[in-house]
Amino acid sequence: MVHQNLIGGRNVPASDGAMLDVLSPVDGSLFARIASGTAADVDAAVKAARAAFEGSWGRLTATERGRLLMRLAAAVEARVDELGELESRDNGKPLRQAKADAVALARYFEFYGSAADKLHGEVIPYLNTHFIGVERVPHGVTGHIVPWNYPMQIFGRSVGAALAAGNATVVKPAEDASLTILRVAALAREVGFPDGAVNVVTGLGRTAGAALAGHPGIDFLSFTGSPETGTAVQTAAAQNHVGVTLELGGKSAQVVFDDADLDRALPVLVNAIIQNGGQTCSAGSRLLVQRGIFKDVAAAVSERFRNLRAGRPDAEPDLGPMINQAQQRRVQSYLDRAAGEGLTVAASGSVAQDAPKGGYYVAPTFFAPVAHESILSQEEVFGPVLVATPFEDEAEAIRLANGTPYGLAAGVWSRDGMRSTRVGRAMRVGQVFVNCYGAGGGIELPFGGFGRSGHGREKGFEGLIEFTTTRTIVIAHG
Ligand code: TXE
Repeated sequence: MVHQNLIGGRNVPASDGAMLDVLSPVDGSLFARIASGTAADVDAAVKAARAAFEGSWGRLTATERGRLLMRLAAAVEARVDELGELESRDNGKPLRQAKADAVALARYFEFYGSAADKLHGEVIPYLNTHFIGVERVPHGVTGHIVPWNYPMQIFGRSVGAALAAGNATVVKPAEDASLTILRVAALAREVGFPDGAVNVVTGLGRTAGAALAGHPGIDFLSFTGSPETGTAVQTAAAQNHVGVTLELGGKSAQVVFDDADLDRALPVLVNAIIQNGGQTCSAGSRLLVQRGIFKDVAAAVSERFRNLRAGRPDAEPDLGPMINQAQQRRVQSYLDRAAGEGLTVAASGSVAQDAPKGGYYVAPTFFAPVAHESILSQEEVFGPVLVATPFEDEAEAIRLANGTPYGLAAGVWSRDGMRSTRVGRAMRVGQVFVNCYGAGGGIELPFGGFGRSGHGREKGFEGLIEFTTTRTIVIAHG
């Protein structure tokens, strides 16, 4: 199957006709081709978005934009199976997770659709002789550079919010996971979005992505991906003096105190790193456990890890393959470096025997105990690798939890409400979960990081505000 760019409502090939092969991570087979977008394609997409913003899309009321998003939500909801199957093949995630992503996508459109006409400005009572209003206005044309780990959810949270706020959008999906985004953009046309409101240019980061980040016609950028590419995107955006939201992953801690309800915690602690094969920005990749229960918790987590299987997505394994060979090698290189550091493997899962040989499977691995300074405690592996480190007391727990350059999410497990609240509020992260982790997708909950995890917020009402700016109007009336 061959997929083209979507520019100004038309499916068009790359300006130079170049294509990229799409390999399925399930078995490494070639199963589709996408346009390898060029700077000229990005330029055409930005122009199409500008024309929509200044034309039919820009003329719609907030209520009308919201209705279109609600229709898109319904269209996605009616195609959860189709989208889930496509994502599972393209991305390798277990079918159930892929379908859950499609459900979340529909929820993002529903949330932002219903919020579109509820974002109001303010009136400032400054002078009795003047009326002063502050209106919330869209930036204009927004660029969205999307990674491969949750293509639908990240498209939903950023493009959904941008459209609700009235922006016209240009999207650059990850080269390894473009297909569901192309499908959803086509659905947007079908439900009545004007041509040019949603444009998609597929292709490589260093060409299409870089062209979008540096395009002078872009008024605001949203990027989710690695810190290194985030720096490149922000540097490019700075040349045009435009704002950027960056979500750059994390090294999130799960802090387990000796009074925690372990029956409740254990399945969540394991799932927090295994979901999506550990390729989740907010993966709970560090387990900090109070010393008195460290051995017991490590033993219980080990037992669960030994039973974990990586396998083909349609068999509903615990985890599917990594997204591509580079990611599989990256995870393997971390395991090799850990072995070089002499870290102790507490337990490993396995790759299912019927997992296709050409797929990018990795066995989950649990290391315990691991020093806080170790490479596996400090760097984002983005794979099914969990480390556990003991701590003595509350102060040390806080120091270790906040002791990486990242700051995206944290979990705190304790039956002592005052302690868990105190520790939760000391976390330098964008989201803290107490006696739980990940609140049902978190569509309504502001999400983003501190430090190396990035800046700006997506999701929830905060995410909608990010895609607007203000215009203050001062009217003298005597
Ligand atoms: O990321 P990139 P990669 C982390 C994770 C992973 C690592 C590398 O640790 O192992 O990053 O993954 C586009 N200008 N995360 O290499 O390069 C690219 O095409 C503009 C965490 O895939 O950041 C894709 O669309 N765009 C993360 C997107 O950027 C460029 C999710 C992300 O790719 C570009 C993914 C450039 N110069 C990876 N170069 C999270 N926060 O969840 C690439 N891109």
